[in-house]
Amino acid sequence: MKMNRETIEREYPNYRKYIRNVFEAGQARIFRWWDEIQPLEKEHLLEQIAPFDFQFIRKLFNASLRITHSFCGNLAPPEIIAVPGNAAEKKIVQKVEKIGKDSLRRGEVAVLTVAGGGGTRLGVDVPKGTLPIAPITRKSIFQLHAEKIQAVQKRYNIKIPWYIMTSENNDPVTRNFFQMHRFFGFDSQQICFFTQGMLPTLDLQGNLLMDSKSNIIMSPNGHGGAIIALKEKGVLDDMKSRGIKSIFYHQVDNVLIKIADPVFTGYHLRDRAEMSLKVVKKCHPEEKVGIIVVIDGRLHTIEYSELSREDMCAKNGNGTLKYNAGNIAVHMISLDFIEKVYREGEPLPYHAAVKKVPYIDENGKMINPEENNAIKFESFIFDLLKYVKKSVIMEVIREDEFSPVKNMEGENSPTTARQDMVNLFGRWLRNMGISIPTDSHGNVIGLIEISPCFALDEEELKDKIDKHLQFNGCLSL
Ligand code: UD2
Repeated sequence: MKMNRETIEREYPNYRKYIRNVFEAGQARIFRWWDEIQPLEKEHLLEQIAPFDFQFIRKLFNASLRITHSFCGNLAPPEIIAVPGNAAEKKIVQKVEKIGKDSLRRGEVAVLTVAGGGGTRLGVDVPKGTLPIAPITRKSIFQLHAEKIQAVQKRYNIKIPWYIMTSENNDPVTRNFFQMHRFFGFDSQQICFFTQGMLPTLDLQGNLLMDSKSNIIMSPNGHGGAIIALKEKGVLDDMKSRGIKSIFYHQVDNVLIKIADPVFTGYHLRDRAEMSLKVVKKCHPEEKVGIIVVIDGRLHTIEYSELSREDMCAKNGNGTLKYNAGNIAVHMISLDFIEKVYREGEPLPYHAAVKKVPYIDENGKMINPEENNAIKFESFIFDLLKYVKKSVIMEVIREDEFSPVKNMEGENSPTTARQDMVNLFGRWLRNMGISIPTDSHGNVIGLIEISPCFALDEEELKDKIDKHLQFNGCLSL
């Protein structure tokens, strides 16, 4: 192994401090191919290590060894605004919706789409948002979001600033995608891309993992990284300069997202909430969504992987799940609240995830591990909840608002996302008296796609559709 510190320092005196840090942190293995790699590769490696805080990385690693799948305190279900059932509840919704609409009309709401994740479970090397997903036209997820935002803009006669968080791994390809599609009709000033932070990926002994002789494997620092990036990248200032008061936050992978939903916005504003959440009833106890709970009087999200079997399956007297508020990661977040967190809060904690990550071994051979071999560190946006004094938790109907693309096949895949879209459009049409056939699982037989530009919701569709329409198995509007 050739990794003489003096030699490397002599070659790159400007990086002396960083090279020393590497050796002192016991990470000198990263230089083992120093004599084989080219000057540009050497510079790349040194550039990579320059910002590393090895003490912090060691702290994260040590903490990951202590991770226990538990939390302290007494668990209780949170208070939730249920889906309106009767006329009185629907009336309240109308009032609340007006508050949301007024705020939208005043241009106070921005959209923040987090799209920096690696999409590892999907197993494809493209940003999730670029996946062709629409049932007939195969428009991408990004295009569907773009069209929804445009439809909201048209409805309220405003321009909504759209902030998209990427990571260094997928930023260039995401931006190219938007450029290639001429920003889906937005003027380019209106869409603001910003990158989140990155952290090195470690092996199970705490060593930096590499995927070539000159590259340390880096991973995005979790969607909680948005909070740091909003400040560091000047995004919050940009929002303030545009008169934004609250952020509609959502994950890129949910194809049924109701972007800038005025009802949700209205509840958030009516109750002067700091951060609000939409939840759905879990479809089965093991479903991979975090749940919202109250622990000793404070709201928390417990990740699916951190919930004990007993709590996961706990039932109410009537047989329903006790902890049933599935977090679909749709939030309203007030700008004032984010600033309060900067002033008074601690940085969000990091969670360690043990994963399978391809790497090169000591012989420089690429290994595709069959067992977990790597630790990644991520902070989660919902850890902000511990700073929240006032929050609204609004239950929504899963079939109307939540269908994420997580896997290539099976549950939460492009196939289920397309079917869920078709089923939603089918329900809208059926409610208008149009006959839409379904199979024994309730899935529409045939294909339907309704562009958000044609109709953003059922109400709008009602105004535009020919009531005598005969569905012949394929309908694209
Ligand atoms: C997330 C939630 C889970 C549930 C579910 C709903 C976590 C840890 N869990 O599970 O409780 O709400 O979503 O769909 O979030 N992302 C970034 N940067 C990152 C990491 C992720 O932008 O560093 C984005 C990613 O692009 C995606 C979203 O965050 O839009 C969710 O990431 P995920 O698919 O890894 O989260 P998942 O499915 O484990």
